[in-house]
Amino acid sequence: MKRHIVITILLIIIPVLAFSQNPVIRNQYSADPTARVFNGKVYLFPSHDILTPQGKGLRPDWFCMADYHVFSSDNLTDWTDHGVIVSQEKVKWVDSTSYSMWAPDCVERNGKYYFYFPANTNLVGANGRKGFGIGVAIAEKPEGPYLPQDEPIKGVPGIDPNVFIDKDGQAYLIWAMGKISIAKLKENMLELASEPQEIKDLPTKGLKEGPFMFERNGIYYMTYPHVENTIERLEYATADNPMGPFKFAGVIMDESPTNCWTNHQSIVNFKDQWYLFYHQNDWSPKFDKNRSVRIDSLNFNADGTIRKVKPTLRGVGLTKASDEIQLDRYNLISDKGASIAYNDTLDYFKGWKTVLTAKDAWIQYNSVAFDKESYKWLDIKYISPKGGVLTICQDSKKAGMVSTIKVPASAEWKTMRVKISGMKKGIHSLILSNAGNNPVEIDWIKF
Ligand code: FUB
Repeated sequence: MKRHIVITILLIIIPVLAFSQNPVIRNQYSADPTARVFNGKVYLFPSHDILTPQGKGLRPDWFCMADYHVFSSDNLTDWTDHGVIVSQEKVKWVDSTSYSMWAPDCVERNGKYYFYFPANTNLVGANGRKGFGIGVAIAEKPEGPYLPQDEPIKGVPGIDPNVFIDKDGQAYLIWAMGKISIAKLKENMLELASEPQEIKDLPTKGLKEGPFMFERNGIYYMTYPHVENTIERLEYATADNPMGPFKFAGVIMDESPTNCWTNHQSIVNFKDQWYLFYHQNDWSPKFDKNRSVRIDSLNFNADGTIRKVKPTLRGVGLTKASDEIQLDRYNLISDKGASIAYNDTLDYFKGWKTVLTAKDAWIQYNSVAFDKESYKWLDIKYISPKGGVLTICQDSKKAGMVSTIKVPASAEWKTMRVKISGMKKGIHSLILSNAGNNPVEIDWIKF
């Protein structure tokens, strides 16, 4: 009985969110993702967007954040939410009416974890105004508990802190406030060790913010969102040392196809693959201040330049054949008769569905892990008012390897089990096609 209670409490406190598709965090809004690899796992430190509570926050219809969660994963597919690590009520120097806990970062130094976060201060600065400050909270483990310092870092009025520790052990604090600034940090990670200096060699027109620096093969990459046209895109500049001079090197990701005004990035190497963490507004198509974190693979050219990343719905990581496979997070889709739509436009967190209206319309979902020799059954959740016929196969429509699925008429969501064949062990893509003339909508399938 006691064991049962403990397990139940653990499940309530630490939900495991098994999703590899974009967006990766599916139980709340999340933005400004800083990903770090600690002890063989990826830890994700995002901002936590919420809807502005009535009469609260800096202003209505603006960014609104009261706290931070940390998430972790050892495969980029299964994410664990470790809950709140820092909240505005628990930090002495933060104005707890401002809901301004913007983009954070976290680094490890000598076995301790330093979480850097910006917020509006409750202290009046030299200019007589309360502005943004950057504070630090310290923990023994990446999951916390984190103990916030009583005061923000002196001499750093700004947002979007990023801490870069160079190979020689020198740590740098980089932040934004119209321009991007950098200063050395003392060994204690809590105080500046040099005068802040502006990183001058970046584009001069249009907002720049969200700096994230990393080093690869002796090249220092300064990445940042920048408004070159009307909304932010992700760009980078390179140098041979953290203080520059930097040289503009290109665009990492173009402006949001869904018109999300902000974007914000971090770039990490995990198990020999580089990944771009960024955000869009998937759970909130009509209000782009409620954002959601995404991940896509990032690759370099031989000369060290970054190949432009195209945002995908499929994201990264493997999906187990026995999990609910959300085909609407597709890799490829036919030009005609196939589309995706929200399941419920009054509650976007209910996700998406695949809509196959015409004969021969199809959708392809890659990287499904089939861990058994043969699969005989498929569960499918669908709607098809007139009933329909689908086919499913792995990789390509080879003769004899395609299963036909007859779906009886149902105007409501219905889950049914059908016999299938032709599924091989290993990692495969799936292609689901409409083989009949009637529309079929699919929420998910699983083997
Ligand atoms: O999340 C609030 C602000 O939006 C961040 O600090 C910026 O980087 C932008 O993403």
